[in-house]
Amino acid sequence: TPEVITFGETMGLLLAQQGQPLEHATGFRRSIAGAESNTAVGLARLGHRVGWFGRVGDDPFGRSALRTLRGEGVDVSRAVVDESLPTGLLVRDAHAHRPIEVCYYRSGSAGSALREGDVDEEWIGGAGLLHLTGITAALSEDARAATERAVRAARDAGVPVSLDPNIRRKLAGIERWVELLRPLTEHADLVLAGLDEAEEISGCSGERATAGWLLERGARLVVLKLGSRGAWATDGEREWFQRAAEVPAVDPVGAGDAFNAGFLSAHLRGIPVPGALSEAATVAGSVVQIPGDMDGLPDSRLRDLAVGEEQVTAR
Ligand code: KDG
Repeated sequence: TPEVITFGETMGLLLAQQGQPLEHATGFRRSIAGAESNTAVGLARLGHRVGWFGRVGDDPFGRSALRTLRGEGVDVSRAVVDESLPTGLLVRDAHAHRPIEVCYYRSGSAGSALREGDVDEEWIGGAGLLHLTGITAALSEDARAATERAVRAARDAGVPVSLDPNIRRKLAGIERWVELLRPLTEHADLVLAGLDEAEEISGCSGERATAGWLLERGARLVVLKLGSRGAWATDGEREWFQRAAEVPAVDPVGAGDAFNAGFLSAHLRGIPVPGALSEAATVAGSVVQIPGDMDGLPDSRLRDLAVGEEQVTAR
């Protein structure tokens, strides 16, 4: 059984040649995208047994997504190939210093048709951690119900749950996101969120107040990602800050998913929060140096060139 199980929509990715704005781009590289599978690949490269499930279409993008994940060592045995719906697509550009343009072609996709019956409760019950992101719940009513079932299966079996809200404004309005995410925060032992996202969900402002709200709802550890500033974490008693790695970034997409992989990997190995934050910063700092959501994810040899714990200051 996997140490970590995650689930959601994995799409085909068409990535414009580095620096070419989408509107004018003529060259594209084919890859895969999806926040949850990005984190799954990150964990697999770091040496963990990890499972991902979701629906893909019976088409070249779906087949290549499963083949890629399998090739990375991710257990996709519970993934469903949908005979009637297409695999979703994400088309985007990549720049270091300009906003990235993202186009989704995913409404009515196989991935959005994830449903309760796709959730193998026994498989989840045997895992060491269930990692979810808000994106899955935002895909459709069926996908939201599937998310709820997966969370319930984890809770019933005493499997800890980690949550990254991953708010994507193109998928739903902010009120809808808050409505979807609030119930999920009640079941998350570990929250890994952007500070702005956590502020939206909680209605609080600032790291301390926002984390306090999440801890009151049951989280045991809250990690707030501050983008290029780094990350801040608290368990209610202690607080930690980690600077981001100073690296030549070419494509920031996937940094949050990579951060999660680094943090969860360390957490699973019993490494205390400062060391886990440092590894998370290293893994995130690695992925942004290569175009693509997950191409720059490091393996465990590179992770060990960690940003350095001396940059962690307990306040
Ligand atoms: O974090 C990167 C993701 O945003 C990307 O891989 C695609 O999952 C995705 C989404 O829904 O935006």
